[in-house]
Amino acid sequence: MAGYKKNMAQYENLEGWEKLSLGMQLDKWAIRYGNRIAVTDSEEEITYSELNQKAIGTGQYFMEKGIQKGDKVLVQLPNRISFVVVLFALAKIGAVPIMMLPAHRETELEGIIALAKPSAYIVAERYLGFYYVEMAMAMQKKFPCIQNVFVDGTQRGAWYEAETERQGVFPEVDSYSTAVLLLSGGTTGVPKLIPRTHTDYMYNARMSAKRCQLDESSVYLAALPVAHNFPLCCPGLLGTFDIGGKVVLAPTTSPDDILTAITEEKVTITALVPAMVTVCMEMLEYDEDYDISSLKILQVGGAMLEDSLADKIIEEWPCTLMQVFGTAEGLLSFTSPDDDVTVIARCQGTPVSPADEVKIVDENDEEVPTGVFGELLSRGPYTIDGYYMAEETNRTSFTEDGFYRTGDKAMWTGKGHLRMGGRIKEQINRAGEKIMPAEIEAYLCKHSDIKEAAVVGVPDETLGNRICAFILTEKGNALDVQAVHQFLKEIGVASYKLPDQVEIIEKWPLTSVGKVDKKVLVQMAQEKRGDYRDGIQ
Ligand code: OOB
Repeated sequence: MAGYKKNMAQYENLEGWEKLSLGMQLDKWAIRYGNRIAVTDSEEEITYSELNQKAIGTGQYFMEKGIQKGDKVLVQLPNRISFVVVLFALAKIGAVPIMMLPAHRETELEGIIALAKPSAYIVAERYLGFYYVEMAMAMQKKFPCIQNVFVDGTQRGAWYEAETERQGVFPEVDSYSTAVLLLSGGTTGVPKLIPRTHTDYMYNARMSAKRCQLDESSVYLAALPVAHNFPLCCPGLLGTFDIGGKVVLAPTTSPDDILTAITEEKVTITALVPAMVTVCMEMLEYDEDYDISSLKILQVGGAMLEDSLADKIIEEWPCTLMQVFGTAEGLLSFTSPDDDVTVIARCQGTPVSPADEVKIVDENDEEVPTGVFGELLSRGPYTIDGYYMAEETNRTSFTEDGFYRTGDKAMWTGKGHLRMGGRIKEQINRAGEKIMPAEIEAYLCKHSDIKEAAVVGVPDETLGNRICAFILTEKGNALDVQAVHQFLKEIGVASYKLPDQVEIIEKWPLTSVGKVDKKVLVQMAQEKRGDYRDGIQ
């Protein structure tokens, strides 16, 4: 039994809680903000009315091709306007996008398809030198549930025409039904999908926008891949649309694309992970042509922000730092622009909704006093009460009374703010992307020369954690980073999961109970450290 079920009715009096589907929200915005620019990418810019027309036309086209209300649809598109159109087109139908990242490959796709049985796959023709069509066709061949593959590229043909021509008649969509399935970082094999409803997701965006003090003049830059919860909804695209601001989509996460977009579009707010801040700062030192003076707020989150980097941002960036602790499962905690700078520098603020319930507990689930670290648990209006079709996982990831176990160490500061202290559960946070060691270990063991593998996250100045794989080879064969990368790419693993460091080991260091001692492995990895700063993949 999937224990606790959240009662949505208890939240109906909350300010910002609206029983409206995302498709209908866009209808409303199109009327309210009509000719204002809604979103721009490196190729075009469109108004709120145009966005709604495109979403209606595309939605109608998808329906004619067989996508129905309740269907799951794989969406694997980079930061470009078609992503936004597809998101709302599916919302209008009541079909549910599964938010794949452009970096995902066959291995990740197969796990998700087997779980969610999508009826269609919407994919970019090409992005960053990778052609997706062949991969999509292979998935369709392997999984007959995929009836249609829609390719966003030069050959869009009928889809493109439908965008501007078709009118749509859409089914009624329950705002408490699932609007999107987000991917949970850190799976151990069986992927975890996070079902967010239309109402809770919009509430999430609104509460975030309120904390960020967004208004119609706000220009939000989506620098991270928009399939991530952070740029999509915290406040991200949805929060900016709701207030009538403008969204700018950066084509890649490169510091040049980010800084150029800020300069040219006079961006007022953006969201970065700490690793991206570091590379942007380096870029700013070398190149004086960028102008980031338009920025009012820099949201930084997704991974531990070191105190020293927080201080540096506060000192060097011409805007307010907003520390963001967030999860795709729900809970968001931000500092406020009105907080004292000493607070902003040292904590991750307070939950964004007055209805958020947050507890910090010890190993017996007893709450710990202020100033003591424990595990962060949360329940509330926009935090899920279970993963999609995952009874087993739900039993361990949630308490009996419905609190989500984040697996993060946190404490309350004397002033009532949250301060994060790293992970309790084993998970690598590499430049904001979450990776479970067990997943990589399983992939490595598929290699014929690898007998056993142990993967650890090693503290890294730029990435937060870098991935180090320790390998026990079959006949003492030597395998280097390149060979391991090549193998993992061949079996279709996303590039951000590739180990940054590979060490051959002959004998495992063991704990007193005979398990591989990963703490010792981390130390060994640090001692053997070379220069792994060849960029964020
Ligand atoms: C965001 O969401 P996810 O689902 O990719 O990852 C959530 C995990 C947290 O459980 C925590 O381990 C880590 O990311 N995290 C942080 C953090 N913010 C997130 N760890 C330390 N300090 C922080 N400030 O990462 C996410 C979702 C929405 C907004 C922002 C980030």
